[in-house]
Amino acid sequence: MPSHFAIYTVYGGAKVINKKVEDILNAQINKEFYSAYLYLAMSAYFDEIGLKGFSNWTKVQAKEEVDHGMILFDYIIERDGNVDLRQIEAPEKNFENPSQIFDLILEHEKHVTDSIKCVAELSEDECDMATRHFINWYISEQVEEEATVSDVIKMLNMFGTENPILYHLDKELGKRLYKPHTYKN
Ligand code: OFO
Repeated sequence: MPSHFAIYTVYGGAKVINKKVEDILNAQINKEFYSAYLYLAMSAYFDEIGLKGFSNWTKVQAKEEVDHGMILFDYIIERDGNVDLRQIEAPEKNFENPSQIFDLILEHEKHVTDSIKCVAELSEDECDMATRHFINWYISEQVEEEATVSDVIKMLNMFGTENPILYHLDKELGKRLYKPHTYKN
């Protein structure tokens, strides 16, 4: 096959993905990688104050956030779109205590849920049903994330944040294992 034909096939064909949808998916990649940064900053803080289990929990979450970003990355490529990696903002790093951090996590995840809803809405408006279907995975993932974080907040509120309580909670959170997230899961 002549090389110019191969080049036309790759670059000259019509894009499968709608430009507006491509843009919002690229913005979402950035948000997922920002989330990973935020959880890593929290993990480092927990490690500094000696809460290894809390540090493990947030580090595992950071890895899952990278997976979320990569699933979007692969999806854009699969739809013959352009991946546009943007600057990642520095995360918050002035943390006060575990309760304040988990409140912050819940607030952050609610923002992410809102931004996923915007992806769903836009893909529907643009009649991109493939993306509308694809993003359902993220909608379910956000429900699970908010519920998990709320459970930790409830425990902190119910049992308090005295050292013996934190010691036990730290042991629990230390059990969280990383399981790679893939879209087909
Ligand atoms: Fe990617 O779910 Fe949290 O941010």
